[in-house]
Amino acid sequence: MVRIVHLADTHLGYKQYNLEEREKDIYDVLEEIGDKILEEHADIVIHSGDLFDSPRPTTQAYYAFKKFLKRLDGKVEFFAVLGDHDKPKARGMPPHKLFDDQIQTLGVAGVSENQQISVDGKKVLIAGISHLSRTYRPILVEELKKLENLKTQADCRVLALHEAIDKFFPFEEACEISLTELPKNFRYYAMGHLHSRIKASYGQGELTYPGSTEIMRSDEIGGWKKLGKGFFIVDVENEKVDVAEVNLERIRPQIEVKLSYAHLTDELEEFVKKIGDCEKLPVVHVRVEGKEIDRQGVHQTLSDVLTGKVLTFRQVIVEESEMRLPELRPGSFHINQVLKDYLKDEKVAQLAVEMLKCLRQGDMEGAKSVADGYFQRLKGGE
Ligand SMILES: [Mn+2]
Repeated sequence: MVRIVHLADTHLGYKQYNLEEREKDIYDVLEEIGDKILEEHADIVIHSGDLFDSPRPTTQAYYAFKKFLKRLDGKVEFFAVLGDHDKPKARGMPPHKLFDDQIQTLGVAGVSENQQISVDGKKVLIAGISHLSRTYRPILVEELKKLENLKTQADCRVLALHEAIDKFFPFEEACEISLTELPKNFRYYAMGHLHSRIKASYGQGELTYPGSTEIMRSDEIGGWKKLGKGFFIVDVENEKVDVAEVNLERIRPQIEVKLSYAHLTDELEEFVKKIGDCEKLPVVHVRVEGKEIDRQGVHQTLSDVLTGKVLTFRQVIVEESEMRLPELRPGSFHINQVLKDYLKDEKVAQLAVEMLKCLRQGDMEGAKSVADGYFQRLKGGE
């Protein structure tokens, strides 16, 4: 049996809300991961990208990873691919290079690489390509094809990638590959990049995104509450691939709460009672709804009641008169439909979609010309 720990998107060095504590949270969770890897007696660890939050990590981030590797003490074979966050621009040296005596980083130069290792008498092939952006899509597709045709004697093939796959991501134009472009003859597809947990069967094996190891953005709260966060432990035995979640307990809780402006103080007191005792004070996201809201007053009230009971709070004020925003649930919406629902006009929605396509890639000129075209047509009375 081959036992693999698969993790991704640890984003070492990330400092949510620019808070010292939030940076430490990320390192704290890494320590917990280290403990759990040892408990699980894994043979192989695969990190599928965005190990660091930046291609030029701070000393603190380097130090946290150094400590983590020291804890593993060479007990596992460690493989990684680079993510969009930790891949240097142009041909710079990736931060992983500092640890190249302990980890193997695959496919840094835009071509796939693979390593065959022997575990428990089985030959395991680990292949990987570091992140390639959409600009290099043809190369990525080509490399994936090569992997499909790779001649190997391996008993078990594993592929590590850091890309968004269309099937699991609602922003079609931000995806690098579609599911069917992946080779089908691998047993395990160790993906990174999407921060929510995803498990699916594909080809001759299982495909997963373990997701981020801490809550990096508020849109990850729902997924964390429902499924937890952490990494996967994967057992490969002959024809069987078994994927199990390992949940992390040291993640700082984040809570979303909706309060009405009319009963702000009462509802807030009620909420505070429910926070309960957490080892780490939570991050709280407050949404206040009502009429003619005094923003500063709300901030003062929240601050008076919440200080000392939460690490930090973020407030969103919603006036009743404001257009109601469509509710977004990760994984279940399509951006074109959302814009159509919101803007309630097919032609304007189309304009928004086209502009979004350009703006996502930083193409300001393209967006301008799309807008110009729209107004030309409008003037022409089309
Ligand atoms: Mn990423």
